[in-house]
Amino acid sequence: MKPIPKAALCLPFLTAALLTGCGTTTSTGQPVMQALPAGKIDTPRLTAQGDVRDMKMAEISGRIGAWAKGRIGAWAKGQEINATTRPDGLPSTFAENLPSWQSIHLAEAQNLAPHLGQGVVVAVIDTGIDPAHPMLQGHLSAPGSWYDFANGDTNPTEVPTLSNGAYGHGTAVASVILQVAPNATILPIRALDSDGYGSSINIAKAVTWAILQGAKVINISAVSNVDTTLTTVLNLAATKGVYVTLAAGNEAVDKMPYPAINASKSGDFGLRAINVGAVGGDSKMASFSNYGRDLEITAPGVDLVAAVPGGYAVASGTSFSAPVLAGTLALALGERQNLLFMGKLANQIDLMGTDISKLNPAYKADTLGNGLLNAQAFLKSVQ
Ligand SMILES: [Ca+2]
Ligand SMILES: [Ca+2]
Repeated sequence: MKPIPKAALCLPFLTAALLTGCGTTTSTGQPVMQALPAGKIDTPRLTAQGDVRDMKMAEISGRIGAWAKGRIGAWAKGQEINATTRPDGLPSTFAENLPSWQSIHLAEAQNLAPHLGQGVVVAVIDTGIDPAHPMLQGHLSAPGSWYDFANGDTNPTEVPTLSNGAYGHGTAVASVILQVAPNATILPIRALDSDGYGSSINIAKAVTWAILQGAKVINISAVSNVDTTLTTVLNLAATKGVYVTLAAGNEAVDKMPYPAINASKSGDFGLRAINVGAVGGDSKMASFSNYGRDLEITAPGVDLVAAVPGGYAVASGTSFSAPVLAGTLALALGERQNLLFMGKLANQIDLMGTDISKLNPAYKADTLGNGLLNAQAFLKSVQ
């Protein structure tokens, strides 16, 4: 394995206090993380390099595990959904997803944002992508900007392995962003393996990389125990003017996991970041979605048709709700914004949510955040 390039470790704004490996990178490029407190999340597992793998993609947690259980495996079962890029070259959406998109008034929002996210770089920090997928063709950043922190190379292509629990996750996330903001540019950064796990230090490196490559939005559909390095780097993203969308997790509990919890706190990161729970196309809370007083907003994340390597599949999880917000932010960032909302778009998108408490009587009203994303109302409010 190649060492992580010095550029990724020794950045002007990334001090040695953040990454102790700076300048003294080992041959694996993997600073060793401390062990996790026991019992908080899945048992930490060790990689061949010996680092603790304490980050996991959001939907492996708990009872959904959509990918692992094969619900998302449509392509694997030979039931590939026929879809491709539109004749105009823009990524297609799918009839199956229309109820979800209608629930957030996406078509009206896209009419208000005719650039459709043009020129806005959205970083997908995930399991990588399928760079040959027709839905992603022409919508990826220049290959020189890509990176794979999971394997320490410059190619973030998703890697099939024996377990394959999350193979396709990042491709699906990217395709959801493009269904919302078809002209946005996806910056693929691989930091999770195809089993959905990775070290939070690699996520932190990926965030730093995304900032350097000019990302305006960063999507992280993963959860972990608290990691102070990652917190510092996420706060740095906020001070650099980057928005961050975070999955609320799929444990069906009245609590936000880390790092989603930080998005609801006060301060610059809270203004710049938003955590996202999942609803179905009927605006009812997904049974797996986390909720609670620290949840900020919800977005469609049940049975969304999405691209996966070599085809298409149906994806469920808050992992796929967060990129709906990333795409919506890209729509706004592709247009002229009212200066009143400069730097506050994530906060504003939260404020413009639609109340869904009546549709979800089993949930206390104050546990559903500001309800469901209303992309139209948001776009209108910031112009
Ligand atoms: Ca690679
Ligand atoms: Ca927030």
